Amino acid sequence: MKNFTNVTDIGPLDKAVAEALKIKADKFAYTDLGRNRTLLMIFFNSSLRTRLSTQKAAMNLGMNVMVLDVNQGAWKLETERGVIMDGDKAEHLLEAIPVMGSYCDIIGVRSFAGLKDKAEDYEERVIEQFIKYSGRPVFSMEAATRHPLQSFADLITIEEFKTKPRPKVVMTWAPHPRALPQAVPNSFAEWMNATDYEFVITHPEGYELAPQFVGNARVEYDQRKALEGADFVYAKNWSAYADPNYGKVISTDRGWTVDAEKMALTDNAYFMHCLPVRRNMIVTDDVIESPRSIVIPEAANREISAQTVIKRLLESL
Ligand code: AN0
Ligand code: CP
Repeated sequence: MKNFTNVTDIGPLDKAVAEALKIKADKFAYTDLGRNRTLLMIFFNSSLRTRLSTQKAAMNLGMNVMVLDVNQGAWKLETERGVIMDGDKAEHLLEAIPVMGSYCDIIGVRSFAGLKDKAEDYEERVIEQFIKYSGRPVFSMEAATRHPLQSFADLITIEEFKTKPRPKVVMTWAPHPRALPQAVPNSFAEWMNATDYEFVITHPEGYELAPQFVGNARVEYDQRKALEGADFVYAKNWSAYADPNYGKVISTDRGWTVDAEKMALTDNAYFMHCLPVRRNMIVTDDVIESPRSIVIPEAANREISAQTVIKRLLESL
């Protein structure tokens, strides 16, 4: 694997999950693979899980790890070519990227959508520039339109907890006070569509995701109807994708919050969320604290998805 930005990069999912579960059973089986190799993790945005789980995964493989928070201590970076740099940005990404590449063997990048210019976000300009100019394998730690390490961890988690071969998985929009990217729901949909699960997406009108991510999923505007018989409920907020509201919050309707009464419509479903989650906006305290909530094992699997991906990148160096 040369780079990891979407579901197709990982190849057949059954093989990837089997490899991940093998790694989970013996995390230190490949401590020589990363010896004298350096991972550089670049963060343009905040993180708790991605930062810790990815660093841990690389350490399990024997790697050295460097972490740079671009917005804390590095020079402010210009990302557009052709700009006269007489403002507050002291360095251009076009120099910064190859310099960063010269200090490491593999690069992980977190760079969220700006949510202002849809074309710019959906072209994945930042991570694509890392791929083009760093000279190193690059993996996404959440880019503008996808969060594949999260989706891979979500898939591993569903495979561990499912009790039927084709579970019904329902991804539901839920309210949040601030505008969030579509990366997590896009990516989850992309990975679920690559399985043979029954996959349903539910959201208020106006929150339609990009058609290339919705794929063959059933879209159901009635949340209660969508939840009927679900085996897994995957809650997430996202901002609007459709024009003219791209990147905007168009509803904070708490009628969409996942509560015990909604969970009662399901087939005793497990509750999932990528975290961080706003309690009593996305999900009520009792649901996230219930025995059917698997948000903690889901987050723990981030170490496993990251280790599987970094292992594959190391193997093709
Ligand atoms: C981010 C998002 O929704 O994309 C990161 C989630 C992993 N969430 C927030 O910014 C709250
Ligand atoms: N789920 C996830 O990626 O969390 P962080 O934003 O804390 O890394």
